Amino acid sequence: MHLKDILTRLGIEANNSGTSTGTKWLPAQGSVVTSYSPVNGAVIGTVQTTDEHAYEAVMQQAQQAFLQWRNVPAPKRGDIVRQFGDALREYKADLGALVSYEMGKSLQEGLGEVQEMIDICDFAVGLSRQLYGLTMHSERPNHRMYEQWHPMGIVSIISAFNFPVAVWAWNTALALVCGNVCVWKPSSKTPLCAVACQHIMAKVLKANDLPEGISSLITGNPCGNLMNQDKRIPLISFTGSTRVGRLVAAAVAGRFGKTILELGGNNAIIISKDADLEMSVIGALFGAVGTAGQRCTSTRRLIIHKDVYNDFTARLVKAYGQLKIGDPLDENNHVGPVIDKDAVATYLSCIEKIKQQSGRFLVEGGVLNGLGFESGCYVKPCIAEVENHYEIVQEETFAPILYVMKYSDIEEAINMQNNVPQGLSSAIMTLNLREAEQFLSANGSDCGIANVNIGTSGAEIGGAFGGEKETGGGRESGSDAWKGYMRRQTNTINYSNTLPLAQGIKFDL
Ligand code: UN1
Repeated sequence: MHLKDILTRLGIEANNSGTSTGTKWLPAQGSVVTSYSPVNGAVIGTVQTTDEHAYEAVMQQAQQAFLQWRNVPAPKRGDIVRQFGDALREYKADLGALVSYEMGKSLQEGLGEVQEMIDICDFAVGLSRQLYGLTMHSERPNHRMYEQWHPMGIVSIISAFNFPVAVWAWNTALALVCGNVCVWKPSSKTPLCAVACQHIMAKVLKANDLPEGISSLITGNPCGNLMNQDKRIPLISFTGSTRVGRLVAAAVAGRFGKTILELGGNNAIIISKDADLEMSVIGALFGAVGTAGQRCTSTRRLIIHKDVYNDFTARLVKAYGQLKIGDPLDENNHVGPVIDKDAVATYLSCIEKIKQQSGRFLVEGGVLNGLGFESGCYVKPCIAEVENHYEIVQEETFAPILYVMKYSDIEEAINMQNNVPQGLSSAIMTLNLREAEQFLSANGSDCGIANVNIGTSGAEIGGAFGGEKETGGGRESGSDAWKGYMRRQTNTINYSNTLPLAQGIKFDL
């Protein structure tokens, strides 16, 4: 793998602008962010962040572009997204490798992330002919009533480091076919993935001679605050921590803007005594250590039936013993680094808290040193036996730390699963139909995602993605999540010669 060639093909230079209105890159005076690879600690490149002046230029351009883009028929907008999906197919190998190198997830997962982008483009293309509204029967004679879905305007997308490209694509592909223009602020930890995506998007915009401002890029955290206050932005789709999400939600609600919030998860798998234990080990293992435990949907808790607890944890400990940690671009390794040294510090402080709160480690954690681990970002996935109510267990820690706990009956297991502030993803491993259905019923999991005999991570784009409680309530991606990117308008048309009022009201002069 020649990283230099990959970067060149993706348009990444040593110093990059982090501000673009589409095909044009704007000079900006913001601070400079350096992107280090957690894989080997090397500098990949720098990005000049967006200052207030450049921010203003981007927003004005976006506003203007919206006036044109909203009049392009939706299926034609879909065709642009189709072309973007084709361009992603062309760059899949390169972009997947960059994701792996800049973020640290395994190459397979980097490629998988680009595949999600391609899939959502396909989904959005079909959707562009299906932005259906309902028609209703009016209570008045010779009246017709129906609803339409209209574009909203500027949709701003704030994404996190853990899915540095896919989350943007989920939002952008839908928002674009819905007739919106998009402004993306990626995580400052993975700015080069965003620069690469913008170059790919630019090719499509250019080939179709589209105006600047349809899909823009801004970088740097100060832009977040500017957007929260910016009345020109009717919708902010935010993926990140519950702490920051709460600030975004309050600020945007204060100006009656809308948000789609995709915040923390504290995802559990219930391992029933009727589970296929072999399959459950694989599900739990991938869920807990995939992406080094840095997915919103990562498995953080295993709630295990007491009768299979010893057997299951023994199998799991054995499986952890076989994990290969190292360079994520080497396909023999299972687990790559965490994103940076701050993440390592969070991991270590979490381990300390687990011990203080009487947790007991079945697999010890620790930071890896020496050859191949020079970046200082490689940590050992670990397993701790805990109780669900521990303060640390109630929090989302973005690291490969897995909690195990015991239960006696299914009601207790469901209570434990639900008894955390977050509500993103959940799963039960069981061959028992009754408990599977109970888990999925109104009395069951309170999460936005509930699976049977599948782990908590790896959601497909066809379903609506998101969760309840402190996860923020937003839905992205499939099903009818597109409705979150449009405004609904109810239309009533009177084609009679009189003006009958609704609710039988008489108003005679
Ligand atoms: C996230 O972690 O922000 O379910 C999204 C999954 C992915 C998406 C995760 N499809 O693991």
